[in-house]
Amino acid sequence: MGLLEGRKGIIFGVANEKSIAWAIAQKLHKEGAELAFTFAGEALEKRVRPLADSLGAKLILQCDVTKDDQIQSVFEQVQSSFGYLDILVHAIAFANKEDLKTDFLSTSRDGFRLAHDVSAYSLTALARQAAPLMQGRPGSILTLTYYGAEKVVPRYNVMGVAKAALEASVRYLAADLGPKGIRVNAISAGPIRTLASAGISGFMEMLHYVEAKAPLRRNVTAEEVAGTALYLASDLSSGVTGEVIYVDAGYNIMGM
Ligand code: NAD
Ligand code: 0WE
Repeated sequence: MGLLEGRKGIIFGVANEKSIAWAIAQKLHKEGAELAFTFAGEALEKRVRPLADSLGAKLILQCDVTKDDQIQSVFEQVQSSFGYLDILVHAIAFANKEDLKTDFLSTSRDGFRLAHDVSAYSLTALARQAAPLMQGRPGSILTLTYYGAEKVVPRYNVMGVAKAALEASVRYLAADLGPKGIRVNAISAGPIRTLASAGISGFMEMLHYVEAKAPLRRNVTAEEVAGTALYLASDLSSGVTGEVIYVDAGYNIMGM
């Protein structure tokens, strides 16, 4: 008997087979969850659909999280197809590439707004729609964050500020939704090679740096992040909400 037998979930943030969201989806599916998937835009549909199909997903929907009408339509379809929801995985982030190249000081108003809209506000927008469907169920909402939210990581810039807002949003949402039995948590993952990290200059050096400094002397995998996602999605973590859990080979505990 799987840990998530009879549970229904929705995964936001699969772009390809390297996506952290995809590792999480596979792990939740293996434990018996029935999953719905969303993709950000038409260009990604051809990547996401075969992956979602391979897990027998019936719902594969477009959702650009900056569009309220698309968010609403997704949850209407979840409502009519699933009837209820237990798990929401938010694995979405975006900033303009130019804003991840130089310094934070140069961030434009538009760049700041975009990064915060996609990477931070979207969690609240999705949680608000999901909450009524989680009513009376052991609801679990989880998101992905990064160490750059709390310490300066060169070139992470506006994404770090957006992740700080995301982590604070996790605490406020956990307080708002706790009385309904819905838990909200974040996983702070160490650097992992994905589409989102592919174009980042110096990313290889970062992986080597973590390997040299982290207590476990290695980097983490998306599968390890997925293990913690399974814990947070399941009743194993029933007493845990509002937390940021590190899956980073211990990197964050080091002072020097
Ligand atoms: P990824 O590129 O596979 O996933 C990012 C996803 O965000 C993509 O699926 C993309 O389509 C989606 N997205 C971007 N703009 C969107 C929009 N407007 N509407 C809907 N979706 C949108 O990369 P990933 O590394 O798997 O990233 C997933 C999450 O993990 C992100 O929140 C990222 O910040 C976080 N994270 C990544 C790392 C890492 O090193 N890869 C480390 C810590 C945290
Ligand atoms: O959250 C992230 C990356 C998020 C991201 C990536 C991109 C690349 C393509 C957001 N927006 C964009 N926009 C693009 O056009 N990570 C945790 C991975 C990451 O990104 C970094 C890192 C790490 C780690 C950027 C600079 C420094 C470190």
